[in-house]
Amino acid sequence: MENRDIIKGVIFDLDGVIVHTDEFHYLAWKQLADKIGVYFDRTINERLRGVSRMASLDIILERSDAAFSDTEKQLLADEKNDTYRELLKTLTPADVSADVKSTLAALRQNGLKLAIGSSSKNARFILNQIGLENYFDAISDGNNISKSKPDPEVFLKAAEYLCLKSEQCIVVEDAEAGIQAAKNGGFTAAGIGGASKYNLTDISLNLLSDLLKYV
Ligand code: B16
Ligand code: MG
Repeated sequence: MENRDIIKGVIFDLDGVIVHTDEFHYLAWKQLADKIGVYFDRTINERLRGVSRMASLDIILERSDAAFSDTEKQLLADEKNDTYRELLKTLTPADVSADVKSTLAALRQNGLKLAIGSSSKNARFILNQIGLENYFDAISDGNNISKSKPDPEVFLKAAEYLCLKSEQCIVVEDAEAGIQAAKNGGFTAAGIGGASKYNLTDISLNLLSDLLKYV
């Protein structure tokens, strides 16, 4: 049987796939790191893709000599999130590329169910900013999971919300942790950006619209 007979749904990571909030994450973490005197650059930032907020902070604090209590870490994460959300307010529907918009429309027209599978607790806020809050059939995000990528929970929940099995869904990801999560959950993993080149990636995408060749 061909892929297009088996696949009934597509689960999209949000940051780095639907919209590029990754630069805002970088700017907000950089501001915090500079304030507490910890070295942080874009190479370290790549390790934060798809990783939860607290796990991201732990990666940044690897370079700190100071020990932070859980309460102090929570305050630092909150401060970063405040900065990040201020930046998110500048997002508009124009920040979604024409390629993303036309691909979503074509997939929907082909009868596929569409979901978001994002680690972010700000996913609904972001979707609202870019005008896609009511577009997806299901949203699974950082608020409905207890384990973050590479654990497959966020994608398994998305498939459950779509009433589909893992093997009926393609997951589209830009992060290594996300590709691992997709494979751990039994999904077909499509990678875009840096994730197009990972060993575990089943389908390499240059543009999101390349997905239309497979469904
Ligand atoms: P928040 P995704 C992820 O989104 C980001 O890639 C990652 O950098 C971020 O730390 C994580 O969301 C949590 O985000 O602080 O907004 O809850 O790629 O899974 O859509
Ligand atoms: Mg991502």
